[in-house]
Amino acid sequence: MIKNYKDYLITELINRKPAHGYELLMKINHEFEIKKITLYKTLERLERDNIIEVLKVEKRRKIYKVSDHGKIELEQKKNIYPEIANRKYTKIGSTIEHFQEIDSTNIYLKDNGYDLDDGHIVYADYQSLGRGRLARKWENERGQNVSMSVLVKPDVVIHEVPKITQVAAAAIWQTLSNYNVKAQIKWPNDIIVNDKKICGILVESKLNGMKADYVVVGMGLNVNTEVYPESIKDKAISLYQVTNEKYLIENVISNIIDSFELIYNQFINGNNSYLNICRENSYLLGREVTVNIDNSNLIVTVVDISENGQLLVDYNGEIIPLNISEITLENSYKTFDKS
Ligand code: BT5
Repeated sequence: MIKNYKDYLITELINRKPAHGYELLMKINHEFEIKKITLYKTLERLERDNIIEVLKVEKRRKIYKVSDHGKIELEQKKNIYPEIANRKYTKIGSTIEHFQEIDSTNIYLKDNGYDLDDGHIVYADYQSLGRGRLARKWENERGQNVSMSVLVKPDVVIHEVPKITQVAAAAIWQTLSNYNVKAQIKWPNDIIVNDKKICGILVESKLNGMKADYVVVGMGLNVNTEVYPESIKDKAISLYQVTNEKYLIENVISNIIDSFELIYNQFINGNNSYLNICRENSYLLGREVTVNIDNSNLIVTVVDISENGQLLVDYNGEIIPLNISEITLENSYKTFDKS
């Protein structure tokens, strides 16, 4: 059954006679609850993208039919990504692109963010230039892992952008939890299982004055990998290595989208459920760590994560908020054993 209301709309138009917006709204509302304005905006977008076209205008109402391009798109989506095409329609993942190979899904969305819709997702079987923070390399074995980025256009100011890293971390934590894997979140952007990194998150934004025009949320999750490059072999782990099961990458992506959508939408609506997840499952809270601030190494104790997504640390009784750009955690996988 098609659950995605955009695809439902297209199949309605393919299977039945051309229809105008109000008729479609009546039909769709038997299956989905959507607002009139949402439907009309979707129709406009489908028309702009040449998925549907106006057959004629009757009594100032546009009668739509599916274009040939639209028919091909729906067929391709059903054949190639059944799991993804069948998702219930919402903004996150309402448009999805897949590349067999790309330089980096983050670079792609950063370059094209203005032209793509809020919620657009890109994933790739292989990234030739997968990146971490500070131009570090992100390793990815071809076809074995999730390498995906989500484009979001929230109404946030600069200092709120780090919150979105925490939203994504909470979403990955939730996804792993749905696979019965108990993960921990190592602020700001690592997801850890059994003291090893299973996932890294890279959030980048296009700033315009004090505001972000858009934000790119990159997520790399090790899924089926068994062997890693020398540089990370002692600190990386995959879902397979935890559960002893292999997974269909598209299924995992679909689950990440579901969790991300839920937690992100809560965040947008002022519900900070992500913060509770990050605090309750923090790898760092209560631990003594070494941080590098302005080229000096300081030993501090992690006390909390702030509402703005900063790490709050205690340095000789003074609480200091740390931003992602200000610190590197030294020997993070070993130093923390002190606690
Ligand atoms: C990160 O940076 O952890 C962010 C990684 C984000 C990757 C996604 S994939 C989709 C999207 N497109 C991109 O180009 N990037 C995003 P950072 O905290 O700087 O950690 C990087 C470090 O993690 C490296 O220096 C390695 O030590 C380690 N590392 C690299 N590949 C890894 C892997 N597959 N598993 C575990 N650790 C890895």
